[in-house]
Amino acid sequence: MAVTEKDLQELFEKMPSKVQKNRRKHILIKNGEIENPEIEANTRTIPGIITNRGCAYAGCKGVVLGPIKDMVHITHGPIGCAYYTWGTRRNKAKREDNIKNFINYSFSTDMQESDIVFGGEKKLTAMIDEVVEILQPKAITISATCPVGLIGDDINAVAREAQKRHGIQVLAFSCEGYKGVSQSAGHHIANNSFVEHVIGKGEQEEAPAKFSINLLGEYNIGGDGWEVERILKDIGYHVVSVMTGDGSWEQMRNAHVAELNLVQCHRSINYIAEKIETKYGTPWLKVNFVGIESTIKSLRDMALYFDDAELTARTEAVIAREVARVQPIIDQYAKLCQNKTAFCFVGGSRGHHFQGLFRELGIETILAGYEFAHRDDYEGRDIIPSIKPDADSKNIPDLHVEADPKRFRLKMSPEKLAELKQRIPLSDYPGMNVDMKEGHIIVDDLNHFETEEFIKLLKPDIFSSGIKDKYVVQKMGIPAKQLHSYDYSGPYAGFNGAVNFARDVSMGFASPTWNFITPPWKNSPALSGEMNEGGDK
Ligand code: CFM
Repeated sequence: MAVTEKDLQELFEKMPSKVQKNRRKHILIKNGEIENPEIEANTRTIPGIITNRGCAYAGCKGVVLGPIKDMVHITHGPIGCAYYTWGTRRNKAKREDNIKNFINYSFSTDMQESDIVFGGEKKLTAMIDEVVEILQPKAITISATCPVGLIGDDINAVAREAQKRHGIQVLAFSCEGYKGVSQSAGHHIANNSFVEHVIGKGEQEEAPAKFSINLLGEYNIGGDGWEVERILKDIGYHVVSVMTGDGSWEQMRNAHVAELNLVQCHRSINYIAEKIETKYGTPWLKVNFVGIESTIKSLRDMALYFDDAELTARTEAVIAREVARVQPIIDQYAKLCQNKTAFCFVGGSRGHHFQGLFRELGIETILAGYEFAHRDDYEGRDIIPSIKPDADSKNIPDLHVEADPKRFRLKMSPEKLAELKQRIPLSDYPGMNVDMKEGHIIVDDLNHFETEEFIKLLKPDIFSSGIKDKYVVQKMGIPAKQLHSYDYSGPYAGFNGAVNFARDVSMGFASPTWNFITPPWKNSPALSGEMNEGGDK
């Protein structure tokens, strides 16, 4: 069932007029007649609306820094911030020879009222000393939470002193929760610091093996990164570093030697990809390892980039072997999924990435969107020059980099690169909107009111989002599959991931549970009324 402008109008009419005016710009019906319509994104959520977004600290410490296993990540703030970014994202990591893994720990200065009044710098200093004494990490990060910025603790000065005292790298991140309109600001803050202080600081001058790549924007949720690495290594690639799932400070320092950067999640890491290209000459390729077709396309694009007969043959052999192995299993599960519909609303990339996997199972995504992506994640990178920076985006300093005089290397002739850009998405991401079908809905920063309204209107068979909305949806009698942490499952990337996803989703459909649930609105009518904006009724 397609939504019409009239349906949308009725939905908007239930909102106060100011909210209506704002939300209209964040919701589109895909209409092929209008070429690439503009959507509003990366702007403030209206206070009082229940959004699914996180904060800048979540994006910096929780998303980008947290998965790096050999650094100790200290949260300077009250205990809640550290507690809620401890383990719930399910970014996995294992210990390797000479690389420690601190990922199961949560480090917090546990600020109390007295620290807020008298300052928390001493406490932070003492904590760094304790961490060094007990764990001897090679590097430490300090992430600021809201009160730290409000009281003015100078975490940069504390970090500088600690670095001198202990002789290890100590990086401070001013990623107070309020630094941006969402976690996206935190990604940017983390990316800038890594480009400036970590990447390219290692000793290696040349790649240690042929076909060396970095995998960017892969966070190993539920083991996704491990599945991708399994496939890449099988084909013959050498993975220099992963940013940042199961990643390490040690490996990131030598990321400059790779011949190609793969970008899985464009939103969270495109800044690093761009800056590495400018500084070290490494092109970046947009890949998507979610879904069989997308995985195959990504592998073939990589083979085109390296242009090596043996690598291409091996790519095709691995693809043929894997497809022959997994497709018959997926086909069985797909029988339970035919002609179903899905909502796919995730953070800044998965709202797009999972649509192909759903389609392969026979499920059409009729509503999709992102919590905090920017316009380019919807409309494609071509529109970047037309994005007007606002006060919130200006909050994060843009890092200026230049070609490194010693380590910049052209990976191929500019002519060949230009020719390749015509064929594969090098330095390019066309965004989600092009892949949406006619009449389907694109929503930015979907809120809980809209979630319920769209569910009533479109009656999807499955809802994919996160922990903040899944239980409401399940109470409505609709299976919900979290696409942030994958609930307790995964990996969902690559060939094995597609099998897991097919199994989990079809299990959701096959469960008799849903027949025992009567949607609450069937028993008692939802509250109804009209907006009183004038205050005179
Ligand atoms: Fe990138 Fe992510 Fe995502 Fe993201 Fe996230 Fe995540 Fe996400 Mo949750 S980095 S933008 S900030 S793919 S934690 S692993 S699932 S919202 S769509």
